[in-house]
Amino acid sequence: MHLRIRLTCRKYEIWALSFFSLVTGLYVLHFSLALILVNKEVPQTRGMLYPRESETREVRSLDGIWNFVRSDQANPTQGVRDEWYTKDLSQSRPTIPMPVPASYNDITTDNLRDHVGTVWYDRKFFVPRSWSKNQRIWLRFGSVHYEAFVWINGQKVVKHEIGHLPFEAEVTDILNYGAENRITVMCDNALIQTTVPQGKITEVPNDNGMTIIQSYTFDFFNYAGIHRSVHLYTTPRTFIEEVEVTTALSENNSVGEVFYSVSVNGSAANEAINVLNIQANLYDKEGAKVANTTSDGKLDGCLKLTGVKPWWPYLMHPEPGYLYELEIKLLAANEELLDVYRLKVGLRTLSWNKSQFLINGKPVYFRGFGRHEDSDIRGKGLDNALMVRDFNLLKWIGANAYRTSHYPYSEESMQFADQHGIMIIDECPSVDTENYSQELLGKHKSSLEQLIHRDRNHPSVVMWSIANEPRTASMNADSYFELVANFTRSLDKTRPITAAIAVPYTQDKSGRHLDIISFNRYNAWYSNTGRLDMVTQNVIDEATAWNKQYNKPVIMSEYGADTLEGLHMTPAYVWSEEFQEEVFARHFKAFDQLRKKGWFIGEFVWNFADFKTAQSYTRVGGNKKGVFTRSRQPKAAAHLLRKRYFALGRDLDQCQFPEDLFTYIADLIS
Ligand code: GCB
Repeated sequence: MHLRIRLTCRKYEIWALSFFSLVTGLYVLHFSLALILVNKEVPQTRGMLYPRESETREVRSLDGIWNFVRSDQANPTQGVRDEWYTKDLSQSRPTIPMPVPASYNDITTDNLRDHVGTVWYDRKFFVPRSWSKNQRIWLRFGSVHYEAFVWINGQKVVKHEIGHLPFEAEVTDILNYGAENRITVMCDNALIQTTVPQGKITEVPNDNGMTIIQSYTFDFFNYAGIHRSVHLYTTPRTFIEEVEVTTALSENNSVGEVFYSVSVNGSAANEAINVLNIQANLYDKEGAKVANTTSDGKLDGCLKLTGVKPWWPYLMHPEPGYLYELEIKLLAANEELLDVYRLKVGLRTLSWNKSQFLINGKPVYFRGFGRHEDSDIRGKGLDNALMVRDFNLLKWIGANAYRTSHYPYSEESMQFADQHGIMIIDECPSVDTENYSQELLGKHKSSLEQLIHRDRNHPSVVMWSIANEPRTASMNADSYFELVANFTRSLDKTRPITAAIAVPYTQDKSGRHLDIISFNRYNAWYSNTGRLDMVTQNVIDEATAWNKQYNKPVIMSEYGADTLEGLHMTPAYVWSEEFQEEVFARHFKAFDQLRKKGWFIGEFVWNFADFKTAQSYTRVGGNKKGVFTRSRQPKAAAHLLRKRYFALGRDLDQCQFPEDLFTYIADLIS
């Protein structure tokens, strides 16, 4: 039987199994020829400044409990056809309460967890009468995973694809002022071969007939929903749309320059852009003004200051994460204040060569983690308590960096990393990239464009990761990653590019397009399981081979072992706490030998905390490679890692040991 489910969105074109042989045939044909990729333009993000209040702007949160409906899995476009967005959802279907922000998957007690396809949210909100006066109103989502369609008062306002990234729309002319309004969101979690990340949807028989199955090759659970905050905010009619900041240091890091470039939008901007002025003021942490400038009809300029406090990573300096505040004032020709936007700025330089990565001229050795945005009940929903706890643990353990594996993390966490001096390798959502196609390339590039647009001003972001474990042994990977890397460089030349590679160095076709080589490898776990005697030399050999092949700095971006907290076994045995400690120690030994070679620049444990995965017989309740449990308590290996990270901090950056790093045992041990 040909069962074809066709939705308004192309991605639901699912064809029956009888079609399979034809598809397979095309697939083989396709991959027997090299893919010819065309470098097409990707849409450019505009605006999207993080919503902040000022004397010219108001921000209102729409977070809270929304109404929620899941579509029938076999009929995912019914809501669109029946126009559920034209009235309260409760008039179309019984609704249940759903928190925003949160993933919806683990909130209920039924099988919503494994739902594939569309779900609907709505809520009412009031817009004050005062907001109708001569200004603009914007609706902004921090992220909806994976695809969102949004209506206000029944009118379509925005559609956005790719999770973990913000999007917004102006809603000035759609709102009812001094009255109630309704917002409706349809969210679709389906991943297919041209989404970022990729997945597959198949239709298979079950006890009730046929059902749809979502599969993906990565292991983290495909949580979905309105994951980050929803805001309404106001701007003046002529307003600061974008601010881009870069910094420079000279004279032994004592003289600093902050280069800013502003985009202005609005009627005055279009008619008489040359008579608008930007007044830029820079304030230190105490609020003292340390530099200012007024542009003469220009929208960019430079603030120069002496006696700079540079932005330093945690444990590399006694005062890490130093931030200034940049105040941007948009003035009309007659000096009238049109708009004000403030953002934090860290002054630092980045540089890299064939063996080093330097910050403010000092070589960096990364000691950190791969992480996930993941917790019990909330899934990938923004949770400030969790975020603050995680940063406390990162600092407790002496880490100076993490990779946003495997997608962009919340804007709030990026701001927190700036403040605490935690360096970020900022990763786009491309995981296990394969079956390269023109459409995939476009979306992959778009995910990087949106990410860089969002995060370019964060001093904590020190590197872009353009993929995790792409299938780079394939012939097509070469041209594909050349295009992706060049595109990334065209957007930001101030940061190096990496990708976490898992294919053997003998097969890889992406490394030559990167600035820094990162590799993931699970010695004694996925290879040579249980063989602790087969870790150290293998790590040394592989890292050395990567360096030899590409003559670039090398990072081990993942290593680790699943560990069930409380399981103790000696001699060490897989899944036990002892085994995780031993695996780490064997890696440490390799890293210390590699560090002496001069081009090995970092170690990242997989993973910071245990996290949820799709159901599998290799995972007991999820991926347990965390150094912390899912509820953020340390496993034994956390104490070991803490000693190493602080030892590295003291050796390389002269940091102090915390008082409780070593427990008293006996006078005999020093
Ligand atoms: C990897 C992936 C990561 C997985 C990890 C594992 O190589 O990059 O996403 O979670 O292995 O534990 O299997």
